[in-house]
Amino acid sequence: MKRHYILTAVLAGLLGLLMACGGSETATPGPDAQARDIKLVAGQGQDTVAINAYFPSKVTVRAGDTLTWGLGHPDEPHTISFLSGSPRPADLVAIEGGAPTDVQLTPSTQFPTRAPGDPVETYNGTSFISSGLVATFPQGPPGTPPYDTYSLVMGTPGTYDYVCFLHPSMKGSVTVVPSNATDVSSQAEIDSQAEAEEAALLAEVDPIRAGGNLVRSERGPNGTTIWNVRAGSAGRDSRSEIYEFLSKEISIKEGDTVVWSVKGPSIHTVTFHPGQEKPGFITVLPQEAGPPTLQVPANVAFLVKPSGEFDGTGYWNSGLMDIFEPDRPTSFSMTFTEAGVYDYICAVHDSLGMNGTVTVLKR
Ligand SMILES: [Cu+2]
Repeated sequence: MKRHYILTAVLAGLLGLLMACGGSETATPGPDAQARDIKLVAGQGQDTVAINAYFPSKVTVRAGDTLTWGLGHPDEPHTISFLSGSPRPADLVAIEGGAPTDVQLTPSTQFPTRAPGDPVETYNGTSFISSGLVATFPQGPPGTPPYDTYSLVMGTPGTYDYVCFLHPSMKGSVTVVPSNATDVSSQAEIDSQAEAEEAALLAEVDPIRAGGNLVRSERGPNGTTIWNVRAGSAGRDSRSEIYEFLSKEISIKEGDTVVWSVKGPSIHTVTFHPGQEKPGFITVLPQEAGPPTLQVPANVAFLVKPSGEFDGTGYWNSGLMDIFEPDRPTSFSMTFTEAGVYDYICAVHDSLGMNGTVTVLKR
């Protein structure tokens, strides 16, 4: 009986010792390092150049370190979203009780999981944690400060992927090592890695634009021409994007057709609104409780094509062109019958400068 007791005590002692080690993989456990504040960057670029990547894309930090992402592109919002194996939410969902064309940006992609006033979250590898929209522009009622950085404490060791809900090609990963690990990069090393990755992606921009600006046309019916224009374009792995119509300005003749095709992972529209107010991408509908509903107007989200031929009047819209969603178009075409100069926009990226002009000459 006594011997059995001693054995149990020894086992309990051993177990305690194992637990004290905390499952550490470091060969020679040292004292815990002081928790650090590590700065990362989400996105780069300017105006219509959008480098949709995290800088650096991979980072190794200690458990207990706080990561803070800032924005590299002054006008392009991003999210920092850890899915932990749950499916990526759709970008648009129906507005409850609304018409079929009443759609909103999916709330879980737009709003943070951290409740107002709560402390900075700690990520332990199993929960859905998301920044919501991080942007330089204020997103609340007048006077709300912009929410332009996002912080998260890293907890349990492991390697974790994260994504941006706005940009499907934008992925990052964080490896968390024990708090006493010594093999982590300094902030200076992280910064220089970020700069190298940024330079490599920015170098893709000029070739993407040059390729997009090559004139692509084919013979249409009755001596007309079909002109192909890209709506946006992207580099090899789609992290370097340009939100531009390529070519931005084209000259065609009466009877010719223009076909716009989306090329790249971001959504775009082709929207002609002669004599009418420009449509916005989002209408903010305040709610009695909780966050507002972010409605995407039906005349932006869906196809509006009043007739077979554009005579310079009426509202024309491609709907959200998207290479990922099978329900959405990837192209839009218009036949122009009246000489004139017609400006158009991408209703999603107009504020960044995504617009174009079709000049129609007399045949
Ligand atoms: Cu666009």
